[in-house]
Amino acid sequence: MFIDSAKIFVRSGKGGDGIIHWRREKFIPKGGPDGGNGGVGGDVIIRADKQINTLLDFRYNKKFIAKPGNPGEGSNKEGRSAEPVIVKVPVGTLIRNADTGEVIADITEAGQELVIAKGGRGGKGNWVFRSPTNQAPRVCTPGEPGEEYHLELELKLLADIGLVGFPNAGKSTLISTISAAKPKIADYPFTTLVPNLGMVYFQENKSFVVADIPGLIEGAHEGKGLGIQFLKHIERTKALLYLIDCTSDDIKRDLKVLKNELKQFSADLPKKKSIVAITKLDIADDDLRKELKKLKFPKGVAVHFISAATNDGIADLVESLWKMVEKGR
Ligand SMILES: Nc1nc2c(ncn2[C@@H]2O[C@H](COP(=O)(O)OP(=O)(O)OP(=O)(O)O)[C@@H](O)[C@H]2O)c(=O)[nH]1
Ligand SMILES: [Mg+2]
Repeated sequence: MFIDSAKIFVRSGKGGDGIIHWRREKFIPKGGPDGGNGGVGGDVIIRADKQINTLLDFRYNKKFIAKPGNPGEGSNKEGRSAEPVIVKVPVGTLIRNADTGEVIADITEAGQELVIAKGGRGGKGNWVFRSPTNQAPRVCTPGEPGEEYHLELELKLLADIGLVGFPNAGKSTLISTISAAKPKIADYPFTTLVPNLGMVYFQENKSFVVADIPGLIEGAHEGKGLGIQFLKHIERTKALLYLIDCTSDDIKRDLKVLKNELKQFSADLPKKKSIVAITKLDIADDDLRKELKKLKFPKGVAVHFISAATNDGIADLVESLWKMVEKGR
């Protein structure tokens, strides 16, 4: 489970002021009061949008401020009300008042809406204050202020993609390259002992969570290495990314071995949609590069050659991963 969080500020619009105004018509020297009420300030509305899956976009956009209502006008015309400002959040977002910690809402359904900051009501124009005893009221009231809150948004995310590979294949290095996760990376097997999750930002509204888990070895299902228990952390991901070191003696065999270990944990696991990434391309010499080019994989297996050290092939891989995630959603 990965907790995504964001802090935002919302402020609704102030109501427009009521005005003092007098009717002016030809041949009527002293018109009565006709100052209109102010318009209503804009609300700030939270809306659950199923196109959005993370809170990442709130890194760039943190303030949601609605406009004020317009002041009243003559002829007892009400000022124009301001449009609401919509804050789109993913389904599953929990909203807290950042100052008090109080939970304000739990957004659980697509399309769900909540007025989080109500626009101020408009003030009253002098037309409203006319009465038999006061036919020329010089009174109006200002619009009500808007509301403002600091909010904390929280979203629990499941990993979309699980990284599978032998120890040292470069899983943790990759996740540290494509996300903000900072797992331990080292030149010895079984560096990773617990899963790490990282959020990968592809483009606006297009992000996904990757799970880096400990390395698998042949016989893991019989308890070799760290075993296969940690595979439960990728059981519910939508897809897998297999990572294989380009200097491996037999890349195709490695893939088979990995899939077989997954199968021992759960028959469905190796059937997940997947991409294969051949890693550390920067250390391949010309001969090895030629050999790699000749590698033939079964139809339907998408293969990427990458180097986390030089960033070669990383952008392409991220795009393919996103496409796979998008299809699975
Ligand atoms: N030259 C080069 N070295 C890499 C690259 N990616 C990873 N490495 C190195 O490979 C070693 C293992 O990397 P890790 O990312 O820790 O591998 P891992 O798959 O997470 O390993 P475990 O956690 O033990 O399963 C480290 O020394 C990395 O610096 C790469 O693209 N190029
Ligand atoms: Mg690791």
